[in-house]
This record gives sequence, C-alpha cells and structure tokens, in this order.
Amino acid sequence: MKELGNATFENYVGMEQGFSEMGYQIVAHILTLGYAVMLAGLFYFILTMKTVAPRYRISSVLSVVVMVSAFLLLFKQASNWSDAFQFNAEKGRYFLAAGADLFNNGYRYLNWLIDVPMLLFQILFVVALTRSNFASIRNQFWFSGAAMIITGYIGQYYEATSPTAYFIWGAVSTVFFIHILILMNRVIREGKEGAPEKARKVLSQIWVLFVVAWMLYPGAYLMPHLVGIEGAFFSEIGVVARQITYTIADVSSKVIYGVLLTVAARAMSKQEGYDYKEMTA
Ligand code: RET
Repeated sequence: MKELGNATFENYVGMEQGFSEMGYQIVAHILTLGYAVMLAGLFYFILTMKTVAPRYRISSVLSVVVMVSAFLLLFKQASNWSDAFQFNAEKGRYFLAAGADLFNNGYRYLNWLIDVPMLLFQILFVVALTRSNFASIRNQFWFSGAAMIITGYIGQYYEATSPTAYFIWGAVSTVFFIHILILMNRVIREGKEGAPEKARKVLSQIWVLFVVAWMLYPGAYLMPHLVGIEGAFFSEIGVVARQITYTIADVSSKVIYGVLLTVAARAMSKQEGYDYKEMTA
C-alpha cells in the first residue's frame, strides 16, 4: 500500500482489485456528462444575457467564465481517468496502467480556486445589499474561499496515508466554509428586502441550493471514510460514489445556481422597467 505515496484512493483500488466494467464505465460516463453540461451551460449564459437589464449582465459573464474553466478541467479529468486505468483481459477488470499518470482529484481543487470566488461574487451583482458593505463582503468571500480550498487541497493528499493530517486540514478548511455560509446567508437575506415577490422566491431557492450543493464537496472529500475505510476503502463503491457526488455538486453549484440567478435578475429587471418579453413581443 505504501508504493503509491500520497496518491488518492482511486489509485489504490486500481492497483489492488481493480475496477469492474460497470464501475469503470459509470465514472467515465459521469465525467463526460460533467463537461458536456458545462459546454451546454456556456451557450445558455451567452444566449440569455440580453434577457436581463445591462446592470445584471456581469452575473452572466461570471457564469461564462465558470463554464469555460470547468469545461476544460472536467475534460482533463475525464481523460486522466481513462489514461490512468487500463483493461486487463485476463482478469476482466481495469487496473492502473503501467507508465501512465495516476488518477488525481487535485485538478478539481485548483479549478475551484477560480470558480468559488466567481460564484460567490456573482450574487453580489444581482442582489442589492442594504446594510453590508459591498467591498468588505467581496474581500471576505475572496479570502475565505481561497483559504478553504487551499487547505482542502493540501489535506486531500493525505487521505490514504495520514488520517491525522487529512482531518486537521479538513477541519481548518471547514472553518472557512462556515464563514462563507454565514456571509452568503446575510447576502441573501439583505437581497430579498427590496426585491419583487418572484425574485424573493427564487432567492430562497438559491439559498437551499447553495447549502445542499456546497455541502456535497466536503462529502466527497470524506467519501473514502463515509463508506467505511476498512470495508470499502479498497472497493470501487467509494470511487464511483465520489465522482457521482462531484458531478451533481458541479452541475448544481455552477449551472443551476447560474440559471436561478438569471431568473432572479430577470424579475428584478422587469420591476425596473426592462421587460425582455415585452420588448420582443
Ligand atoms: C473541502 C475540504 C474539506 C472541507 C471542506 C471543503 C469544502 C469545499 C467546497 C467546495 C466548493 C466548490 C465549488 C466549486 C464550484 O466550482 C475543500 C472539500 C468544507 C465547499 C462550489
């Protein structure tokens, strides 16, 4: 077990008992679905930009930035998966390929370093803060977002080798995550104050989506332990569950979140006299 160093646990499964055809393919397909949705989202955000008043369009622009970076990352992640494991006809399973790069989730973390500040920022261009200071919230979002990811990135290297380092870095990351949740709750509560009824409803949905989708990431971090480190550590269930969790989280936190913000911005635009439906009728 030592020969793989700080490699993530997907590689340990690939070295020991390997992946079944079904387990391997589910991951390959779900990773492909992930980047396909990002490309589709890219077109959605470009094509719907004009449906909101000019002051809200920066939100769509930020979604476009997120889609492009997520598309590239997930494309890379999918080829990393198919390069890292190779079918062994004798055993009828997929094993670590000789001479190839190991599988690694680290690309994701570095992608979040771009996407997390963008996603947090984005809502500030849709809602109007009543009491809080825009620049202060923005800076706190930046700081805690980056700190949460960098500490988590370091921690994930230890998931197979040092539970202590893994849990300590994970706990530090969680402190920043809680700070982000508190800030976001405040932003949404203030944002609802002057907003029209329809936008208020959508903002409530955004809060629920935000909490659920963002919690999936620490869930995926813990996955090798959630499924039972003794029994399932060397099983593909944890691997498949983790990649499915990441994909649901990515689609929710980037695409659905962006769509809901567009819907909220459209309701606000309408209240301010920018009614796209009427303009094009
Ligand atoms: C880590 C480490 C373990 C503890 C916690 C984490 C939180 C990660 C989050 C990531 C969100 C990513 C998003 C990406 C979108 O592109 C780093 C897994 C709390 C919340 C929204």
